[in-house]
Amino acid sequence: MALGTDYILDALIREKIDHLFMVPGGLVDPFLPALGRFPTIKPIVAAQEGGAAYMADGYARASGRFGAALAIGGPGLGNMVTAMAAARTDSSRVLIMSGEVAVEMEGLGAFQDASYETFDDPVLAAPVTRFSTSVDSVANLNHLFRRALTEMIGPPSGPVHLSLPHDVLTGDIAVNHVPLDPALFHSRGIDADMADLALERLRGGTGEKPALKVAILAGAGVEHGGCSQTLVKLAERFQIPVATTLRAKGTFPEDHPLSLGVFGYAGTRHATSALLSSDIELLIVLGSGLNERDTMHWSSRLKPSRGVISVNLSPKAIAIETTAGLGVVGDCGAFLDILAQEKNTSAFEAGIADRKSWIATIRSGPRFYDTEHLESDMMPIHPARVVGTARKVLPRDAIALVDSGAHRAFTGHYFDAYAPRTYISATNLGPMGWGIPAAIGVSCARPGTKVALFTGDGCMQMHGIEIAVAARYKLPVIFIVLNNAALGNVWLRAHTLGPVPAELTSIPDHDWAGFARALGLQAATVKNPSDIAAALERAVALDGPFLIDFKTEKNTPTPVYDFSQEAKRWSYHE
Ligand SMILES: Cc1ncc(C[n+]2csc(CCOP(=O)(O)OP(=O)(O)O)c2C)c(N)n1
Ligand SMILES: [Mg+2]
Repeated sequence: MALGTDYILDALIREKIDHLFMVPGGLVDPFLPALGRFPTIKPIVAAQEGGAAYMADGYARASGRFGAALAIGGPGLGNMVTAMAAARTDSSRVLIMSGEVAVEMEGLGAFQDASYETFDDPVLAAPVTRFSTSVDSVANLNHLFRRALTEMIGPPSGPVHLSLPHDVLTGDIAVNHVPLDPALFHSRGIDADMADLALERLRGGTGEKPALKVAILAGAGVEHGGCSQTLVKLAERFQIPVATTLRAKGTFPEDHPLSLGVFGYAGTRHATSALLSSDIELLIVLGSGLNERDTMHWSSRLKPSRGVISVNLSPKAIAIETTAGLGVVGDCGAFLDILAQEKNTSAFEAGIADRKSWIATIRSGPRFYDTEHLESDMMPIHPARVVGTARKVLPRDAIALVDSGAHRAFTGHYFDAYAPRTYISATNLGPMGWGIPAAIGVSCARPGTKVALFTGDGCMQMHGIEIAVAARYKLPVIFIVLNNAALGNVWLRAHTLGPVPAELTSIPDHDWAGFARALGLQAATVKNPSDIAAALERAVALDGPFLIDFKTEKNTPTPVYDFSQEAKRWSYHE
């Protein structure tokens, strides 16, 4: 017999989860002594529940497993709503657990009763998760816990929520959780008939040549499927150029001779010129939902003559965008294996020479916009200079996280990533401040790896207090604050509209280094571009958290020129 709390902590350990991100409170009190009984799971106490949920999200993205967060119901769960929504839109596997009053107390006016009578926690979390329920009895804990994990795995994967009444936490349970088969976390299945039909476009019909100018766009499905290495090998064997979405940056090494870099928002000139060229014949999209940013605002110029093959675990993602006959339901790794089968290789071989010269032409032009900004001596500092220097100073295997704001565009454009899960960002919902706690979760999942977060001063105002958690647990996270004294991305639009919009999108120039020191971190302020590298080197050398307050210029246009242009065209081509 075990208590409900002990069943849950034991179950997490059986699933190889070694951190629990939490904020204590009366409704989850039984977990406090229980955590003392399970020292293999390390509790990390966040400042705020939203921070705890973002930490679990970061842990999930870096580990490839899932993250777990615990809070009281009612106000605690309420604080987690945006975090659950961000995890849902990015298909991140997060288990949210919240406490609830005992079942027999529901609706009687107990303090913080968030059962169906008031807030109704399970209903509150339902639209922002894949599954949300209250465990109505300890007798149901085993199967509902398992059900939550299976819903979390998907497809589509995403966050789930369990509301745990007090009597369930303190009740007795006789069974243990049986861990899920790890193979379920990475589905390897594929509809081979759909793949074969779609690949007719590669091979060509009777009397038709194979498609020669073929490119690949790698999305998050390559990361989920763990098939980056297979992709690199296939691209090398057949000389296929590969772009990634911003979400999947790093799934194809960006210093590889076949890399086109990111396509879409903040993407490279190479990716734009290849994928929007008038002579591309076939684009193979691996695991992208093809959203606005990943399609260059649904560009009308993204029109390979033989179409776009779209591979996705989710039939829904295919149905939204893909022409009949070109969608393939399945795992990206399994699809790459099919591509390498003999019946497709002669088609690929036929195009090698054409693709080599195509790639050479594309890559003979500059990759980035405004490369001179990488060396800019301007003061306040140009954000591109910080990003470019950070790439040189950070170790190759460092994990970068990027928050929401103009700094997302600068980092997306100028920061190269070389491996999957080394460039992590909430690209769909984009909640400001997500990166600060998420970086802490990443650091917990990947001890020994340098983690660097690019964030803004506006983001710091939202979740900056969580840096105290990095100090408390001595986590070596480098917080790079691109402090332009503005809600920069909005300011860029707003200041042209007059003094009131400009004032509303400005922020006082806060001393973020002083803030960090007050919370127990080491920190530096950098005003002069010539001091950027030394500050970053100091941060890398330290075995603990470090914050650098870079005083940057707000009036620097973001490198999203292609994207903005396509967005403008879209408005009148309908
Ligand atoms: C929670 C949330 N609120 C508002 C926004 C809208 N928004 C996007 S970027 C931005 C400004 C970000 O400011 P800062 O963190 O300083 O970054 P900068 O743009 O200056 O680089 C705002 C307000 C958002 N993405 N998320
Ligand atoms: Mg700012």
